[in-house]
Amino acid sequence: MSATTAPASAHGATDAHVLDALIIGAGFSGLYQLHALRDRLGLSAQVLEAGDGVGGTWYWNRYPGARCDSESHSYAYYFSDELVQEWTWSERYPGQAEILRYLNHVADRFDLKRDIRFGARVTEAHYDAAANRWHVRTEAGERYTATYLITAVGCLSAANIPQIPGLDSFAGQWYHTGQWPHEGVDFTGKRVGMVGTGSTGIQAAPVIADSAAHLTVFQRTANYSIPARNAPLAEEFKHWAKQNASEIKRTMRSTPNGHPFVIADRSAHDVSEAERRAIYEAAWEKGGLQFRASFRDLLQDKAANDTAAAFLRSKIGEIVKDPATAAKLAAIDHPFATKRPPIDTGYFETFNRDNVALVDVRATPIERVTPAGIQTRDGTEYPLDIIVFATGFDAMTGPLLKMDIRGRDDVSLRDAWQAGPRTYLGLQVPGFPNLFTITGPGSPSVLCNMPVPIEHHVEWIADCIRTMRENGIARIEAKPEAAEKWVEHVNDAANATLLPQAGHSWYLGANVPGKPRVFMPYAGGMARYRDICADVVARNYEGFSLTR
Ligand code: N01
Repeated sequence: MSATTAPASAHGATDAHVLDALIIGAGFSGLYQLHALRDRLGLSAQVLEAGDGVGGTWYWNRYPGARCDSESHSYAYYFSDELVQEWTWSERYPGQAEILRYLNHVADRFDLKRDIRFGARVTEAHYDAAANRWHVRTEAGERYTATYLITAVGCLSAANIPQIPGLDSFAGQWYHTGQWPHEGVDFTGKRVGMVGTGSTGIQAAPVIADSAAHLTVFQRTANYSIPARNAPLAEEFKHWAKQNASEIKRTMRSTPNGHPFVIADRSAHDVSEAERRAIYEAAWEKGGLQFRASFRDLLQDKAANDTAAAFLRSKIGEIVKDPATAAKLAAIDHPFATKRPPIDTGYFETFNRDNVALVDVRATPIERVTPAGIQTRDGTEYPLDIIVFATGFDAMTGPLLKMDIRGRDDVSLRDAWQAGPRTYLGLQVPGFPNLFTITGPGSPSVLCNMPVPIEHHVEWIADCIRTMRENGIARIEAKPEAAEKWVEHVNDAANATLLPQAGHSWYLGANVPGKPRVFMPYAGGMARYRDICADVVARNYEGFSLTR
């Protein structure tokens, strides 16, 4: 359904496009939300998307080696059986280009693109209490007005580019992995410096090293990594995944992280040291995030975690030939999986190449970028032609706070969240009626295989809007006391795990200077969270104010 155009309003929204629902972002979340609201509820709905195509994170993150860490048969929508049956993934983990093809297929199959405005970056969204409408403006000055505003902006879409003195003076090229040029970057014959060793840097380094003349990896925090063991999918597996789609969906929806495997129901202390080693060896050989599911207490019990950490450190020592380099790579200062565990294809092996060097910038921090390269505090200058910043994102709150969102009484979201994000269920913010935040802070989101929490939120929001319309409810708004209690519960859930022990993790906002340190995702598990949300609905939207 397309928008109609309204005359000037009291808010000054001249020639605004008038809609029931406006969705910001055309990634996994926005596409499904459009389908759910437009095609199932019959609402007039529109997506505004900053990029020139669908895909969200997969539209922007085109860096070398970009590939999903969730297994392909689980990194997909499960809301349509037909869709599941007609799409076939080619590899164990889907690469960026294949995911982008998939999302384009979904957009075309459900005829979504006609209601997506591409190249439309939202700069402001203001709530008009008198009209009970959201007034939204894009960078190009286009105006929209809608009853419901849904942010589908992703958790990891605001690039974190470090403010290193001298960057402007650099004579070569520099790139952030999350804003990668669509035409690609040719590293042939170049001296490349890569800053950052999170999931992204760990994926990119081996691929860059393959074509660059030389790669210097600047590591601030050493990281665990498990081999992905990516490979083309066997025909039998493809067949199995389709035949067992319902079972796979059930498993993903019943596990804490939304992955298609269950966590072993045993403690790391239940087995002998030799058995434990054999279990870890088997998980290492199998590869992937399933390693974390070897024992049920790896994220709760430090002594249990230490056994996994020691195993993974010993693997670095076995792979990396130069003992000094191996020692730097294995000097990991946080428990295993308290930062999002990367999985890799030949990451540690890359340091055995003659054209790769590792610089420990915890010991000698980067001091400045010079015209010729990167200079560290000890005065060493590393000559470079290209710098790659694999430095992550202003996660979860960043994408929302980049927009000027104002709720009731003109209060900005930035002010409301000065001390950190305060949401109810990660779905709504007190003072911001009819604003829904898909996978917002306070929801399980980034601790999960993302399509699972996304489908849940999209469906919860669509059901909520349907209920509102059927019952003549004009406004839904989280109650402040419900949000207070929820924030406390989110903290308690994190504190029941080892997750807060990685003091520099982006889960805590610690990677962005000046950002309040609050554990943002809900660590109580997706299955539990789903039950909580269902309960809230069963109690007539307990914790929300509903106004006729
Ligand atoms: O970002 P990160 P990412 N000087 O924040 C370092 C998802 N993801 O893009 O740890 C020097 O994890 C920083 O050091 P430190 C996944 O959820 C998924 O890698 O802050 N170094 C760290 O080493 C992931 O967790 C997939 O000390 C600086 C690195 O940069 C999330 O995205 C693939 C620095 C940033 O690591 C983010 O991953 C990729 C500075 N000034 C990502 N600033 C798939 O599923 C930062 N660093 C495929």
